[in-house]
Amino acid sequence: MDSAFQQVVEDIRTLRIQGATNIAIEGVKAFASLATRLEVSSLDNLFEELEKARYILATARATEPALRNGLRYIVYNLHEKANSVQEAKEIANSFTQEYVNLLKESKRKVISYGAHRIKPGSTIMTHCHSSLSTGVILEAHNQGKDIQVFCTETRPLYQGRITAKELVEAGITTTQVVDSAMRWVLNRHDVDIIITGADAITSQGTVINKIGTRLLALAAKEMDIPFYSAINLLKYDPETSIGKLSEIEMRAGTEIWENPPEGLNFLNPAFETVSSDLIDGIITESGVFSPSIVYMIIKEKYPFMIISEDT
Ligand code: RUB
Repeated sequence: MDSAFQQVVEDIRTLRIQGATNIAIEGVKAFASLATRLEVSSLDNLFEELEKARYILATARATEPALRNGLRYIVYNLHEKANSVQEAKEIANSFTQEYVNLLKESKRKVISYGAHRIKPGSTIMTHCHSSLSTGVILEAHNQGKDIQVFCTETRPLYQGRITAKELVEAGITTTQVVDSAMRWVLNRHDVDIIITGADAITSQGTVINKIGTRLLALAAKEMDIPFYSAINLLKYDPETSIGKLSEIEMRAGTEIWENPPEGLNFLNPAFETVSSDLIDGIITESGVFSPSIVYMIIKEKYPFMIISEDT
């Protein structure tokens, strides 16, 4: 694979490209642009090389089905419609653009539906950085709803600072806390609603998001505060419907402590699951509904994501 492609993979691995939607957009674009540069002898040869590239991208971060679904969408359509290398190279970009448009359009709807859910004067809590949940909050602010936000710093890589910066720059009253203060905030600061993003959703309606999200959902349950997940359905993990478990990405201990004492062990899971009973609603491009019916909605809206053992 050439250096331009490898650079995008590295940027995804190191979180220079961060958040499921951005990862999916930049990943599929890098894939299509590589396709146009590959020097191959036949269509079969092109598909072999693309399979290698697909694997490299799909494993750059383990818990990112929106990227994997995009790669599936492009490869499936190339197999169906391309009759020559030249043709495949010509149409790769248009299928990529189609998928990027799906992502962008679904994000627009999530933001619009999510903003309806926020009442004027609300105090909102969020975790990590999600372009969908900050999008919802910014839209509510633009509608003049006089909101304030608490956000976590999100150790070890501080993505909460990206959230805080975006919100403060928009003029929203924003307070940052360390991750371990999340329950404290819910208990003491009259939080009305929690909105986080998500990286994946399973066939059973379990949402996967940044480590700490389940703790926030549990604290929300304890205090009866509604917990919403802003997620587009392109983040559905199709393999969960045939019994496989979504993989949770484990990252290097050096992200936690760069120069640790010798012999110290680390555990650095990037994400965790939030089961559907802890979620009041998922805010999606198809509307706001219970996570437990996600499979039915996806089956109708995105049939290309439905797989069986034979596909
Ligand atoms: C980011 C994260 C975000 C989701 C959703 O984790 O957990 O909530 O990716 O993002 P990381 P979006 O920083 O490890 O990528 O709403 O932008 O798709």
